[in-house]
Amino acid sequence: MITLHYAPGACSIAAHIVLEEIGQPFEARPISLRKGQQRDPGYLAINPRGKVPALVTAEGVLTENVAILTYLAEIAPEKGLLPREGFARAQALSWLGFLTSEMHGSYGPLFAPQKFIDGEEAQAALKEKARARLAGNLADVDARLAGRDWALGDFSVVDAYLYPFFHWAKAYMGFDMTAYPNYSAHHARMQARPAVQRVLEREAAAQAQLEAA
Ligand SMILES: N[C@@H](CCC(=O)N[C@@H](CS)C(=O)NCC(=O)O)C(=O)O
Repeated sequence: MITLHYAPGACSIAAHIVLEEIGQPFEARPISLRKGQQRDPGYLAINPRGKVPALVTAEGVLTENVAILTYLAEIAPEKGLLPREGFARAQALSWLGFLTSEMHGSYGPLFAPQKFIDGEEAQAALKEKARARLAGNLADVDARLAGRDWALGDFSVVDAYLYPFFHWAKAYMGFDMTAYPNYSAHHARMQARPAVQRVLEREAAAQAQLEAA
């Protein structure tokens, strides 16, 4: 059986959502990033990079959201979660590449400026720049979602990957998301999906357990 190693609320929620969407049995194993469990020897034995998500499959361990999301779409072709060939496939990869590099990358200096530069003043200046970069990326997504329910037309792994970045901007960075009406409507559509609701419930329960431990 597939095992997803994840952290509640982290980017790993995209893979978690897709696992629920494809409906195959899996085990979800949470760790607390706040408590640094990604650096525990047991976890590093699974992913030496000390990051979530990590997907343990019968064929080996997969890391990196783009690879994991692609793999999950491939093992459930009947769900049509990723175009199989040609320009449509390339467009999907374009979205995934943008999300993993530009969009996810926008958050690094906001969550952990100390990893980029020393000194309070320099970190504050870096965060200001990073907020502007994030705002640009949110606007980019918003424009690309105009007139469509889902990023590629039909629901796909791209939509699952769009999910955490909206949540982080709103919940952790205090962005006014009404400035991004198409992305907001997309997020509301995501929240309405039963698979997403199951994941949110599971992650909330895991978060409470991890904090209490
Ligand atoms: N490029 C990786 C990034 C994964 C990543 O940065 N995950 C974060 C959570 S969203 C993490 O595990 N951070 C823990 C740390 O850096 O200590 C991917 O897309 O899978």
